[in-house]
Parts: sequence; structure tokens; C-alpha cells
Amino acid sequence: MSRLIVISNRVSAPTADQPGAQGGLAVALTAALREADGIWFGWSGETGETVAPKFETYDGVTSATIDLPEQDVEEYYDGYANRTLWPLFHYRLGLTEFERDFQGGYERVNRLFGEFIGPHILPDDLIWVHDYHMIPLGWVLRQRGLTNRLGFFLHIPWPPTRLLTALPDHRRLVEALFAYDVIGFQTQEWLETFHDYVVTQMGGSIHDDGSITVGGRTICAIACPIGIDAREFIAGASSPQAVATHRRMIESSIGRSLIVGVDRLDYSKGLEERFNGYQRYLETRPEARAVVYLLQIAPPSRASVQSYQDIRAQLDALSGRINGAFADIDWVPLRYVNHGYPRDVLAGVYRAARIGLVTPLRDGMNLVAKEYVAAQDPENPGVLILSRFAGAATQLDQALLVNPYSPDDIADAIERALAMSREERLARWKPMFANICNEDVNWWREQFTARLGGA
Ligand code: GDG
Repeated sequence: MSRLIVISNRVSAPTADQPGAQGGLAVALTAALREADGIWFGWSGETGETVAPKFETYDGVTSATIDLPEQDVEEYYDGYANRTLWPLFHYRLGLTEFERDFQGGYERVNRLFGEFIGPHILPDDLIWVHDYHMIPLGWVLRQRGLTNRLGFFLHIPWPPTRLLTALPDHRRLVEALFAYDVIGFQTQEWLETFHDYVVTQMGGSIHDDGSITVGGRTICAIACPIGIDAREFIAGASSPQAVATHRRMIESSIGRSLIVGVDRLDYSKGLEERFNGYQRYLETRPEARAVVYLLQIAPPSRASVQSYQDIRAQLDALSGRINGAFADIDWVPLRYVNHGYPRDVLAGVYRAARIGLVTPLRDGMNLVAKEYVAAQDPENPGVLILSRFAGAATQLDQALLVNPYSPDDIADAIERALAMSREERLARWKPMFANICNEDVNWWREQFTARLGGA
């Protein structure tokens, strides 16, 4: 069996300092790495001169991290990854910054990764690179003479060709993807958008078996939706911490229905639009006031980037206005919380919520939607309201699908969800739950690595 090498911007394998599993991706990949005696490479999150990777083996999994110089972090991570590619790939041209220095830093850091990781790769290793931070890494490794099987998975959407062509040197970025043997997207839609670029901009051809040829090089491109670690999450939902949280939530919502949102504080998650939709609901259904409340958990992320500071300020103002306008002496319509909670606490919150409100404007997949479904009481499940622009909508099509830009659509869906019979809730929840259990994170990993291994 070949070793598996995983490379991503940050490493979330457990370490002695952080022994707990860090989410579904970490659980799935560490299990695979343990089995395949692999290594997970990435940035340490620290700034400093880049020297040889720091190796650490914990619980059978080896992680290896490097520090990056401050300027590199500014240009590669804050810059090209989070101020150029992230907004552009989420259809937000107006928020996208085009700086040549960012691109330079991005390519420099990818070369740096290649230089420091390259010597640790053995000829039979399977290499799996993750996400938009690392698109050129495969190409860098090929330049170093590597002939290993190389795979790449994009966790975020692939943008429409007309948006992507606004990126200076877009073709250079896409050409780099052809250094990989297998590339994976979250959904068929993103895969087809990629096909469109390849055909219209590169004169490539798409074959019936899904392979793509451009200028004599043929690679395999697949849609391979990521799942959650359903088993772990369901078990977590009946852990003592989850049960205690569930009780606490029920006690604090007597006579009221809880609507819950959980998201990194990111403009792609449609939080402003969600608050507007909820406000529309309160405005137009005065009889419903005081019998619902929205709990929005939104831990800040990427706080050094201006557009994230802006969205945070906008949400502070909007949540204040909603509460100021609608609250009563014994009722607050919106509990808006800017910090994170342990996963088991989240599971208890999800289970207590009559509605899971997940309304990203654009999302590669969205795991919160899947976690909400997984955490429900099988006898009395809540209702998932889901943006049709999340990758998850292709699998969770029994949710109430909404246009997240429309406050009326969101308000109507809230009304419908609150009135929904137990029978209909069960009929909608069951197939979604089955999907989450069948197409879980291990299924996703196996689908991808089977292709990568040449099966
Ligand atoms: C990218 C893509 C794709 C959130 N708040 C807390 C907390 N979270 C956890 C959630 C969930 C995860 O963070 C967020 O995952 P998402 O999938 O919703 O979104 P991104 O972070 O944008 O992820 C996305 C994903 O990659 C995987 O491919 O689905 O489309 O954008 O697991 O539960 N976790 C804890 N406390 C919190 O307060 N513990």
C-alpha cells in the first residue's frame, strides 16, 4: 500500500498541544493517514524564517509544519488566498483585490512548500493537495521532477468563466491544475463550470469517461461531494455535554421556537441577508413575535482582512437595529454570538432548534447543513432551510430551498417550517439523514483516493 501525503494550508491533525479531533476533515484524513503511514504537511500558522519542517507524530499520525516569513503571510494568505481567490471564487468581484504582489507571494510560497516538502516524498507516495491556497503546488512538484500520482481537491466553488477571466494571469493558474492526475470539485455544477473554462479558454476537450485533454495532457476531473463524520457527530449529539446543552436550550426557550445559524463570520455565508429575511418575517407576522428567536453563532475569522472587518461592523449594526426595533421587556428576537463552542455543544444546540437556517450566497458545500440534519431527534426532527446556492443543496434537496438574496423567500420559508407537521418533517428529514450517513466523509475520501490510486 502506498503512503498518503496530504498537503493543505493549515494542518488539523491532532497534536500533543491540541489532542482533540479538529472537525470532520481532520477525522477523515487522520484516519487515512494513520492507515497509510502518511504525513500531513502545512503552514504552522506562525511567522518566521522558513527552515526545515517541524515533524510531530501523535497518536499514529505525523504532521509536518513550516513557518512563513511575515511578508509571505501577508501576500500569500491574507493577500492572494483571502483577498483575491476567495472573493472571486465566491462570485464577489466587487470585493476582489488584484495586486501583482499578492500573486508573487502566492507563487513564492507554493515554491517554498515544494522545496521543503519535496525531499520527504518517496517514489510510491500518493499526494493529495487541498484547496485554493495550493493550486500551483502540483506544478511546482512536477518541476522538481516528481512523477508521483498527484491529486487536488477544491473545497470552494469554481467560478464562472467570465468572472475568472477578470483575474490577471488566470490561464497560468488553471494550467497549473493540469500538473495533477486527478482534480475533485464539490458538485457537478462546479465541475461543469470548470469544463466550460477548459473548452472555451484552452481549446480542451471533455471525454465521455470524464477525463479532460488539453494540449496532449489528459487528467481526470470529478465531482466528489465532501460529507461529515456522521457516526462521530451522531454520537456527539447524545454525549453528556450535548444533552446538557439541549436541556439548557429548551429551558431558555419555553414557549418559543429556536431558529439557529452557525457560520464562520464570512461575507459568503449571507448573514446580512439572513438577518434581513428574519426581520422581514418579524415585520410581516406580528403575531409570531415573541414566539420565535434566532440564535446566530458566528465566530470571527480572517479578522486582518478589511472586508471581514466591514461585514462584522455591518452585522453589529444590523443585529442592534433588529433587537432595538422588535425586542420586548421579556423577549429578545436575535441572540448574536461572536465566539465558537465545542462541537458537542453545537450538536445540542442544533438538536434543540426547530429550524436550521443556512443561507450562504455561495458555498462550496456547507457542512453546517449536514451537521444540523445529523443532530436531529429521529422521532421529532426540525426543518432545514437551505440556500439553493450551497453545494449541499444538490444532496439535501428535501430541505426548504431558498434564494438567500430574497428576504421574502426566507420569511416565507420560516413561516412554512414553523407550521410544518411532524409527518412532513419526518418525510423530509429521513432521506437527508440517509444521504448524510451514506455519503459521509469517509465515503468522500475513499472516492477520491480510489481515483488517485488509479482504480
Ligand atoms: C470550506 C468551504 C466546505 C463553525 N462554528 C463553530 C464551529 N464551526 C464549524 C462547523 C463546520 C465548520 O466549522 C464550517 O464548515 P463549512 O462547510 O460550513 O464552511 P467553511 O469553513 O467555509 O468550509 C465549505 C468546507 O470547506 C469543507 O469542504 O463545506 O463550502 O467554504 O464543521 O461546525 N465549530 C465549533 N464551534 C463553533 O462555534 N466547534
